[in-house]
Amino acid sequence: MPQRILVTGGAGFIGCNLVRHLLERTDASVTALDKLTYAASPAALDGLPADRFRLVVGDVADAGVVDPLVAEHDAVVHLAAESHNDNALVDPAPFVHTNLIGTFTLLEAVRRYDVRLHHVSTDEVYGDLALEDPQRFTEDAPYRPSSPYSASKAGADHLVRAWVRSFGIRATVSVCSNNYGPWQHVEKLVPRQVTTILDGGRPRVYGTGSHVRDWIHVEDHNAAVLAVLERGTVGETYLIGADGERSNLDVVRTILRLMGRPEDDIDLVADRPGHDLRYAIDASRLRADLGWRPSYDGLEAGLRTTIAWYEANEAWWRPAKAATEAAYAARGQ
Ligand code: NAD
Ligand code: TDX
Repeated sequence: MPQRILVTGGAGFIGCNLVRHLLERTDASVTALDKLTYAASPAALDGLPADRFRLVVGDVADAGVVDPLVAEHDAVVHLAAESHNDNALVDPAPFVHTNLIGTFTLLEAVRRYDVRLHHVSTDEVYGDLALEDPQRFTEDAPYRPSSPYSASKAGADHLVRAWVRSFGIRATVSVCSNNYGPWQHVEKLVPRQVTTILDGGRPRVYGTGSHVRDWIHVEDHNAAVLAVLERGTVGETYLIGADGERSNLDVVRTILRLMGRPEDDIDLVADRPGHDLRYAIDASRLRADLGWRPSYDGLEAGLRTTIAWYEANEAWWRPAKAATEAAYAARGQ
């Protein structure tokens, strides 16, 4: 197990949960590199032990920052990214900068200093499936990204694999389905609806709401990332998912029920352009090869604790809520 781990995007949703996970489950010391964009939660890193954790503010696409930092670590987990599809449809430029140039910059540093890399990707790189398709995504699925976000993540994945093959860097890739849990920005489906309901409003679902996502709690994602870092085979890709396929309407109805509101208290609003219909992950290889299992028994169990977390942490999400809703309103969503 590496003893000095650099987590890029360590102040983001998955990153801050991963930093805590690594500090709790390993002996390693952890550095978070984060540009602190609108999506970051530095507050999530408050109070961590100063002898084992530090936050470095910087751009993953800046070799002047990345190079010396990578040289000081045994492993890098790469999460830094622009991550929200709706933003990519307004301005794709930061997605190309961070997701592609940032990944390239990191790859050159891990090549130079021979540092182990784990690259975190998304099931969106495979494009979408038909609702009735019996297939799920596997490690062999062809890349067919359909949005500026997923295309930038797909490009990053290709760069990582090319650096493994051409330069022999020690890298693994994981491809995960939709995450939810504490510290997720209110722009994303679950926290947007939970906080809207807490404010007494009606959830807003795109199009018909029949689009399907495959949900996993962020803790289960991060446990899988740690398993790959500890026991994964260099050069391999691992798909991470918890058999959590649900339509958006189904997810939002469940949230409404858990929060004591009528299940049909929903507004159907303008659809997302190019909206992917369905994602579904087959995580058999991860389960068989690394013995990983999700700890949450289904989406409803994870939603209960997530709702309770947002109820208890209004001071954290409140400052972002109004501006996020104003941006959605401008798009009729
Ligand atoms: P997030 O948007 O919550 O966090 C991203 C973090 O990266 C933020 O703290 C931001 O400040 C930082 N960042 C952005 N640009 C940067 C730059 N140029 N330099 C340094 N830091 C920068 O995203 P997330 O949901 O935590 O996702 C993390 C990673 O996991 C991403 O690579 C994403 O593609 C992937 N992923 C996310 C999900 C999901 O459901 N959220 C699913 C699968 C994969
Ligand atoms: O208000 C909403 N209403 C709605 O119907 C929002 C915010 C979303 N949606 C729909 C769009 C999607 O079908 O819900 C689904 C989930 O939307 P997002 O939370 O925006 O996630 P998605 O676009 O599926 O991508 C997420 O999972 C894969 C993450 O944001 C990505 O970073 C990750 O790679």
